[in-house]
Amino acid sequence: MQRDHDGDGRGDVCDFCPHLSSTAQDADGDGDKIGAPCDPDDAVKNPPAEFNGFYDPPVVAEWGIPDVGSGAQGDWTRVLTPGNRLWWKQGVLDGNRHLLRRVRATPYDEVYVATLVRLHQAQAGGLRSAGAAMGYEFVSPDAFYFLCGIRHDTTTMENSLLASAYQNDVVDVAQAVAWNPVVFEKDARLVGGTIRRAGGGGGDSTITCRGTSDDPVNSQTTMVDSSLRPPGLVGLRTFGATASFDYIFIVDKAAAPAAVQ
Ligand SMILES: [Ca+2]
Ligand SMILES: [Ca+2]
Repeated sequence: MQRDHDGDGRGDVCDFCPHLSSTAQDADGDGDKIGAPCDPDDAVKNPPAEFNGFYDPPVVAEWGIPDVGSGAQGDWTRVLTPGNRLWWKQGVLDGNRHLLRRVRATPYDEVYVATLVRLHQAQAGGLRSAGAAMGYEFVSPDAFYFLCGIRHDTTTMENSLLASAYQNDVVDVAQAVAWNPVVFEKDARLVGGTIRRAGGGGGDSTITCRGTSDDPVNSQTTMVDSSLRPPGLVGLRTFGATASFDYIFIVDKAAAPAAVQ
């Protein structure tokens, strides 16, 4: 019996979009087994997508902590909520970064990442966030990463959907759009992407982030250009907040053509 994360009757392994319950996923223009609704480019064959429904606790060999500033493996546990939903929860509430990185030999050049995140609590002190880290690289002593995430400001109580680039945990550049007034214990579906704008080491990148929610209903997209280094590895990241993640879906855009700006 296969797991069926989205409950649409098609097992994850055979599901062209295992995180989207929809018959529309049967559309697959390029025949790469990534359905049109979750394919970053349905006219270009991508390498096989990676899906993890977080049915098991994070395994060190597959998901690791990349550096001393990213917390500890034990910060991430598996939790079960009503409806048999399994999550990976980052449960340590402090003012720091907690980042669980997918282990992979080859960094992504460009990547598409979908995840579902639920914020639980935010530590007082300002901007707190959670989402998908894209392009995470640790070049001692610095951590560089991009984020598609949900942000809560503990001072103004305002929330945003965020596309951002960080050096360590300082925002290098970011674009944010208003998000739901109520963000805690609400599902936010995030789709993040990176685009390399100029090849070569340290080349410019574009970071995109699309968010949707049902309660309250919201749909927003934001993007920003960064002069920081191009994409690397993917991870789940919280900063100053506790949060749970329901799944991750990753498509390597290596086979896609250069983006048109
Ligand atoms: Ca399914
Ligand atoms: Ca496809």
